[in-house]
Amino acid sequence: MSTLLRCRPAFWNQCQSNSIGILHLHTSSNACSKEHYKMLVLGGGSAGITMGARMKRKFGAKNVAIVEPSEMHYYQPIWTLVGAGAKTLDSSGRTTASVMPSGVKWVKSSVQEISPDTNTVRTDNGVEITYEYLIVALGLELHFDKIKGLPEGFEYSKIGSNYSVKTVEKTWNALQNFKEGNAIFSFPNTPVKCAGAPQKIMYLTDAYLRKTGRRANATVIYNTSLPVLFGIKKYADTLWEIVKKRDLQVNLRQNLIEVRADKQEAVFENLDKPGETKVFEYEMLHVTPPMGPTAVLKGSLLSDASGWLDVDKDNLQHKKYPNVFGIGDCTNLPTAKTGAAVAAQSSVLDRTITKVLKKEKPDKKYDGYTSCPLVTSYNTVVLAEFDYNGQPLETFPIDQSKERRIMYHMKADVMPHLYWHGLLKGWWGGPGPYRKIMHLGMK
Ligand code: FAD
Ligand code: UQ1
Repeated sequence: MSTLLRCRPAFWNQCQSNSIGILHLHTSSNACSKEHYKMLVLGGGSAGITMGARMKRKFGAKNVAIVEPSEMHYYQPIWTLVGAGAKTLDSSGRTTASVMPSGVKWVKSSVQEISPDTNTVRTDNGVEITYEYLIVALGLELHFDKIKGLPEGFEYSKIGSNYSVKTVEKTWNALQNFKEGNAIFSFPNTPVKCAGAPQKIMYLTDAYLRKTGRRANATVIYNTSLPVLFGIKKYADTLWEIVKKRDLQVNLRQNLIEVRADKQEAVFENLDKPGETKVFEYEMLHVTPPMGPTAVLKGSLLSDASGWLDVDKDNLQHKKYPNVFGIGDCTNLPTAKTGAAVAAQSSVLDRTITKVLKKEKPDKKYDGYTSCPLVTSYNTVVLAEFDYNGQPLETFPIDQSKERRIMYHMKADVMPHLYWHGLLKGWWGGPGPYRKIMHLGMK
């Protein structure tokens, strides 16, 4: 049960300077107060809401709280299609209030500090929350500012990014207004979420320009920091065939370091020849920003040397603090960061917590399952699914490395329902059980 306690002295002055501050002391969780929950979840994105729903069933709603500052919750995977004009931005968002599991406490603020030695979390508006168990689901941060000329360059047209709610519609705007020249797509020199998304929008751009009779006026270029087009060979082979067939240029080890939006120029650094740069003029630029762990985790007692939450790769329990768990993009799990991975992780973490509550050893093992529906046109998808070892782990008993219409339908029309009504309600734990059924009788 949540308990409001007395303010700690450091917050006293702040409380007094607020004319109704003293009243707030005992009435609002958003003023200077202390609260306690049996299960505290940090972050109310895909992973946080999912685990909130699951933990409500385990602990009872009143014993669970989720800390999340945003009024809106977005289904980010659909932004690939929003940037290409195939879905609206409105369709991707719902209010956070509407996805919060009913009865679970929504602490509407940002986590500022986590002190796992005292089981305490401090928020930006001065609330101290203590917990018995903690799930960290803080996602990752976008760093447009690490590219010179951004984010201010987004004030110009011709440039967009499907990675942010603020910039995704700019991609569609640039695509519609394309006349003649280079359409350039970048991939940064950092871990990213949904590593296929930077090139999905290239395939959609190519398809849109063909459909509208402008493809002959365009040079389509994918400049990626990576040494490969896609990390898993089975799917990379298909993608290489597609880029050849559709005359898409791929330049490996090229990292976007500057955007001169007023001149429509993008500067890329050759990562194999430090200091060597090349300037590309563009008619359309899609930026995938550098990404990294959230500020609150970097340098904290919970993170590894790179700033990601340091969890056991099999059971998602923190390596040093046994009452702390992690899920999703904020973790150092050595697999691709996706919503599909969150789904599979959620069922493992649920089981791990059940075992920890019984003082037993966690037994269910996360295999690293992740998935990337590689949208290759307005009606085809290559459904990549793989594990920690980079081995394909396909749900359907067909060759998923082929472009398929049915998979596009799944991505565009089925997956959003599975997300809002399955994953976020804590019922969808990834396709593992269905994969086993669908492969019954097969080798
Ligand atoms: P998020 O959902 O990002 O949630 C993190 C939450 O933490 C946010 O709500 C944030 O407000 C909150 N937060 C951050 N800092 C604080 C703080 N200090 N205090 C409190 N709260 C905080 N995945 C797929 O499976 N398939 C796809 O096809 C796919 N396509 C994608 C396409 C695009 C363009 C993008 C952007 C993503 C795509 N993804 C896809 C990835 C997927 O959306 C993420 O992997 C997933 O949302 C991760 O969930 P998460 O909860 O870890 O992070
Ligand atoms: C998935 O479970 C999931 O989370 C709900 C996604 O994210 C939005 C996905 O993109 C995919 C592909 C899966 C995996 C589901 C199936 C049915 C293969």
